[in-house]
Amino acid sequence: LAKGIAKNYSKILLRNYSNPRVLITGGLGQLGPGLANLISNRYGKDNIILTDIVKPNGEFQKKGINYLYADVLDLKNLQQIIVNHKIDWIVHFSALLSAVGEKNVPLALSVNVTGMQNILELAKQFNLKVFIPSTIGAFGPESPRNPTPDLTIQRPKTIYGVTKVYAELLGEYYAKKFGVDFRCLRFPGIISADTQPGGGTTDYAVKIFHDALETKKFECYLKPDTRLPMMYIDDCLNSVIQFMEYPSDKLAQRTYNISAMSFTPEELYNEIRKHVSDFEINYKIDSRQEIADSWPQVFDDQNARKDWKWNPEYDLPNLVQKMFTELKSIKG
Ligand code: AKB
Repeated sequence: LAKGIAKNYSKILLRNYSNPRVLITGGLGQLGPGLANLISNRYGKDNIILTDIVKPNGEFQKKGINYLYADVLDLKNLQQIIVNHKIDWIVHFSALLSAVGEKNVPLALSVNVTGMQNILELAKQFNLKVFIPSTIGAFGPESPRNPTPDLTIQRPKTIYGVTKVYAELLGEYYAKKFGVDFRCLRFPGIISADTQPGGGTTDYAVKIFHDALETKKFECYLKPDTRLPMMYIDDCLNSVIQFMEYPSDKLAQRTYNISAMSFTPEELYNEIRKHVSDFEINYKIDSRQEIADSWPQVFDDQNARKDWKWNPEYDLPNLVQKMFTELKSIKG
């Protein structure tokens, strides 16, 4: 009997430490499907539960990833899912991004604040490891912009940024006060081929690729010299896994900047022109310019590189090459 118990116990330990069961919120956004794929390949298909409040499309359904409806504002439902599916980690992607948040502040407050508070409470209650992304948008015009270190003045001017600073601080508080294994990476603009960003200031850097292939014309809402930190999605998703797997006691801090490259619309356009020589760009500036002007231009991620060996693979030429390869295979 003792042998049996020991065997089962070691199985539980094994599951918790080498094959965590992971729940992703906001899972049908830009990052969720890719992370679910990665987790499914790494820890097994049964160990990933993707959740969101929208109906998945047929393309997604074909992948066979476990999907559930879950509203981050519905604590009881989340509790049920965590218990019934024996969840070990939560990756909390639900959030309204910078541009869309300005259009609906009450909704941004309830999703980004109440939803995030629910997730931290659940992490405390069920002893879960929890990942909540933050952003370059957690900084403001008073922050040093080139480079922006981990620890500096943060006075963001968007509701998105304000709620993300609160998420960083509340997560760190839960870590210190209650021992919650909270982890947070501040992401730059993420560029992906098979998923779309949902209402950010950096979205131009995704749409430009689609327009380069489809119409060969692109109207950019940011000025040509607006420099922002950016990253290819594979680097972003790998960063989440690498950071989440890193031993807790070896992390000197809970919130880290991560970056891969910084470029302006003009620099991106020039790189794209190497692939689409007759591509044209024109500029029609909108309210997102003011947001971009308050954000970091170059992100200092030396602590992530030093503490948990963060090392992105893609620079601007590799990113552009990869985006065209991916988009051509998707669009056929
Ligand atoms: C946005 O533009 O709002 C996001 C971000 C940088 O967090 N992509």
